[in-house]
Amino acid sequence: MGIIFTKLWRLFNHQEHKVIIVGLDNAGKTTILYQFSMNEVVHTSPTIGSNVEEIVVNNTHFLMWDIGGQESLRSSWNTYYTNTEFVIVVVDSTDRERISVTREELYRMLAHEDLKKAGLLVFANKQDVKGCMTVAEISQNLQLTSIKDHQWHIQACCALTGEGLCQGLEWMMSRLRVR
Ligand code: G3D
Ligand code: MG
Repeated sequence: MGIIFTKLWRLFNHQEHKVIIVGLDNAGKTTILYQFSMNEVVHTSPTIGSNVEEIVVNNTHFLMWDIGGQESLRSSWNTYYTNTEFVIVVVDSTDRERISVTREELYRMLAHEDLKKAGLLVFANKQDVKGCMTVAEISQNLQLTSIKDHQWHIQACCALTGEGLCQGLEWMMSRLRVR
């Protein structure tokens, strides 16, 4: 009962910030979510539906939804958009073939009414793999500099080791501070 009350209190006082983690299947979304929540690598299986975790950083609470990325599930991403403050887009930096699919999904999302005020954090994941796309390449492919109506940031990372993930969280915290 106490826990439920605390959660409701935070939600109504906007002390809990809703984050959705999206991206194509196999990008590393679930690995990132569990790195945030447990600081350990878990063996993931393709997400059907969604996973949700509460992440607390310096007293700031984030409720993070990891949404399945298979093609058949992408059309239901919009059911998660209401009250979302940050969208984390995870890119598999080794997947050159599907970066254009990510770009299409990204712009479809940014155009959605419910995400008008949301900040965008792009994780260029799997940077440990030799020959993968660099942050600059991904940024260019996603045409990030053309985004003028959302705050955005791109961060290189490796979800397996956790490298770069804290910097991404730091950026989200810095956006909350300037509000
Ligand atoms: P998804 O939730 O976006 O679908 P997952 O992706 O988190 O399930 O990860 C998909 C696969 O990518 C997993 O491999 C996972 O271990 C791997 N992966 C995630 N992040 C990284 C990374 O930074 N570097 C490398 N090299 N691999 C990563 P398996 O083999 O379990 O399918
Ligand atoms: Mg998953």
